[in-house]
Amino acid sequence: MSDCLFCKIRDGLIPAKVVYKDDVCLAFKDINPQAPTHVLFIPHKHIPTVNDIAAEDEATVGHLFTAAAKLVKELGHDANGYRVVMNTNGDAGQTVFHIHLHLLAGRSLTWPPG
Ligand code: IU
Repeated sequence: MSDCLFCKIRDGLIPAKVVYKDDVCLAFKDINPQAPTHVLFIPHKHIPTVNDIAAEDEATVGHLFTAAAKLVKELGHDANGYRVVMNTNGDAGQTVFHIHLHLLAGRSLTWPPG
């Protein structure tokens, strides 16, 4: 997956502001933050879109959420609220085809998103 930007970040070939890492996932600050806290959680495993999540990936994908919730608590956003979202394909504006859970926090978030 040499053409995948997030695989390159995972492998340390492209720098990123890493805020969390474990055996399953990596989290780094979004380069174009849309909220005071905007972090992307990616699995080490290359999975292009939500459409490609296999049954064997369920624990991996679930882990992205528990890792995000852990960071949220550490940053003190758990009480005020936050958003986690995964964009999928064109209509949702997915631009990087290695699944990533956006964590947005630190401001009041409008709904529905655009
Ligand atoms: P999307 O859901 O695929 O649209 O989100 C991709 C995100 O990756 C987007 O918020 C970008 O700002 C972010 N990003 C990044 O953090 N670092 C990069 O080098 C690139 C994109 I290219």
